[in-house]
Amino acid sequence: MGFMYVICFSVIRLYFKSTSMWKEIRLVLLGKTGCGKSATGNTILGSERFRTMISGSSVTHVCSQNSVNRFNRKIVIVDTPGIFDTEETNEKIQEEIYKCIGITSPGPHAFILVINAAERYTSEEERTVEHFVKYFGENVYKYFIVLFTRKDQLDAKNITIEEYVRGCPSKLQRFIEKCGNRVLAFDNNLEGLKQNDQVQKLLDIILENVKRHGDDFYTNDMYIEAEKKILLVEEEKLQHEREKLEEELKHFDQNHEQAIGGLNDQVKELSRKQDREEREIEVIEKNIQENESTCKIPIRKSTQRKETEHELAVMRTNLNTHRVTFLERKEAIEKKKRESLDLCKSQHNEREKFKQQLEDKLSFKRKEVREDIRKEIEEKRGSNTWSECTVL
Ligand SMILES: Nc1nc2c(ncn2[C@@H]2O[C@H](COP(=O)(O)OP(=O)(O)OP(=O)(O)O)[C@@H](O)[C@H]2O)c(=O)[nH]1
Ligand SMILES: [Mg+2]
Repeated sequence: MGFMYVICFSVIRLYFKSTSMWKEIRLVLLGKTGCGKSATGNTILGSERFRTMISGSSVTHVCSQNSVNRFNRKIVIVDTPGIFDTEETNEKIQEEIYKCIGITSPGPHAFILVINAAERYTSEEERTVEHFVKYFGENVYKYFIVLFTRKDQLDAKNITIEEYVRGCPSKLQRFIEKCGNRVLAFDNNLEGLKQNDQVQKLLDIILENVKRHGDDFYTNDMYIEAEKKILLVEEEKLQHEREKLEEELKHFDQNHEQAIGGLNDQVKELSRKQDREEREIEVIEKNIQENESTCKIPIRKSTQRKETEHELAVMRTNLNTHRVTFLERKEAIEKKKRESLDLCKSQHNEREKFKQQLEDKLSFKRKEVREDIRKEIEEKRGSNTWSECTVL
């Protein structure tokens, strides 16, 4: 089991490192109702995409997701309702966990625990975290980031986040320590550059932490299981697109094979002629040799000698002509071979470029497909098994 886990994880990790999804950051927002999860999500996204609370009642009832391309990355955020509140039924918790896993598959880069800095940290919040750790295992501590909202209220009292943490109840301080002291504060009312600065700070903390863990995001058996199923759905949805692109590449190859084939045929034809030329040269050279030896035998009649010498002269001229043709053709063959080689090289480069274009198209399509799958998972209601949740 452990061995299979390692293999599956390595394959999935390799796959993600080799695709553009590696540039993606997946985040999960956790915390008590009203602590400011959705507002924090909106700050990260740079726009009001999650509904935030205006009244006193809970706003986010089910997991919802949003994504944005900012800071040279695609940021995917899952906003959770108080899903890990101990009052919720196990069934409901299970259902929302599946969704959260499906959307952030193959694993989030951070779990952001949002805490209201203007309120007392309660034992209910403490139990919520314990509950969550029970589901996801102690390993999640490595990926926890504690984010205090309402920094504006701390600023108004001239309190820095460090000073605030020093004054926190000891159980919260211990928790922060367990999370590697990855803590920061957000004022979700900020806009523009000031808003960007605090998001950049959060991303820096996340990326540094991910780097510390060997460039790996958080994952577990449930995530691996989910990712395997999602990949199957993804592949199925991409099948048609892949076939279309393979067809385009085949067409490209056929056209180019024709051009190369034409040149190679010319080389073959010239080589055949050259072989004939070589044979003729051999015959003439043999004749000349024979005639030269005849010339050496004392020939009685001078007319006979003259005739032989004349024949020899004709043969030598003929031989020269053949040799010139041979050399010229040899050059022509070399030229054609060079042309064919150059064409092969340039076509190879062109093919690589074309293939890259097709791969880019496919990876773009893959991103779209993954986005669709995430939306489908988000909209899914009442599913409590992986098959129901991810086979869409
Ligand atoms: N002043 C101030 N108010 C904030 C800040 N962050 C959030 N709020 C307010 O806190 C209230 C609750 O915020 P939400 O983001 O809706 O809280 P939530 O955690 O998503 O709540 P649920 O969806 O019910 O779980 C809203 O009125 C926000 O405007 C902050 O940094 N400063
Ligand atoms: Mg909310």
